[in-house]
Formats: sequence, structure tokens, C-alpha cells
Amino acid sequence: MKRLMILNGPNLNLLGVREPHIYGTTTLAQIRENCEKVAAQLGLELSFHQSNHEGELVDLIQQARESADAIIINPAGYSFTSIAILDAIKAFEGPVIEVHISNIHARDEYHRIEVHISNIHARDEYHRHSKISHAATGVICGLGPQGYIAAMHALPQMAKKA
Ligand code: CA2
Repeated sequence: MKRLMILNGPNLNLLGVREPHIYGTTTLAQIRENCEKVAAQLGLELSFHQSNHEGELVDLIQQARESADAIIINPAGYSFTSIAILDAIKAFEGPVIEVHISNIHARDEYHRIEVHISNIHARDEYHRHSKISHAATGVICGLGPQGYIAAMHALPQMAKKA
């Protein structure tokens, strides 16, 4: 387990810049820097990417079949919609850890406040059920940017996906 690809989905380039009450104040550049430090400590070769485009993420996951032994992915908004990313991950043979900065299972609390204001009673189901989790070897959410680091530390122990 030497080569690691970290993928970040749409709008994560805005981390630390917009909506800090949900996603915190750490920027994606800072997350990348921390991941690079930890990769060096763990002896991992890291390639780190962010894309706002579904097809580009699919291309990167396909490339990872040749260039990476493991993937850490925060699919962001595509978590809940993208069969294309799900299929690409299914075709990757190594371990895949899905990371979310926020706790996607608690998002309805935040949303309920918003919907109460507009007098609509709905739960934030869109941000709850990740399609990608079906194919992920492991899922980490709610640890903030530390989730990426936790995933990196877990990888060496993880057996190949069945
Ligand atoms: O918590 C996470 O990491 C998410 O994957 C982030 C996604 C959200 O749709 C998922 O439910 C959970 C959203 C990423 C958008 O990031 C922004 C950052 C700053 C400002 C606006 C969006």
C-alpha cells in the first residue's frame, strides 16, 4: 500500500471560504498540506485532486486503477447522486475510504432550523444517504478535516477489498 489518491468533489474548493458554520475554517489547501505531511510520515506517495466535474472524477478514479493502491474520496454533493462515480469505484480493486467533513447523518438538525423558518417540515434526506458508501470499504464522517488523516492512518491496516 504505497500509492494513495485523494479525491475531492464539487465545491470543496470553497472550504474555509464559505459556510464556515458547517464546514469549518480550514481551507482545502491546508487539508492538502496536512495530508502531504502525513503521507511523508507514512511513506505514502500522494496525489491530491479536487474537481467540480463528475466526469473528471470518474476519469481520475479510472486512472487510479493504474496509478494508485488506495483511494480516499470526499465525493461532496455527488455522494448523493452519482451512479457514475459509484460504478467507477466498484471497478477499482483497492480499498476506498469515503470521507465527509461534516456528520452527514446529523445534517437534518441543521436543515430543520432552516426549514422551520420557511415553515416546511422536511428532513435533509438528500444529505444523508450516500450512494458511494455502497462501494466504499470504509466511511468516516463528522471528524472535520481530521477525517482525511484518520483515513490515511487506517489504510495500511486495510486488506484489499473483496
Ligand atoms: O461534509 C462533507 O464533507 C460533505 O461531503 C460536503 C458536501 C455536502 O454536500 C455533503 O453532504 C457533506 C458539500 C461540499 C460543499 O462544500 C462547500 C464548502 C464551503 C462552502 C460551500 C460549500
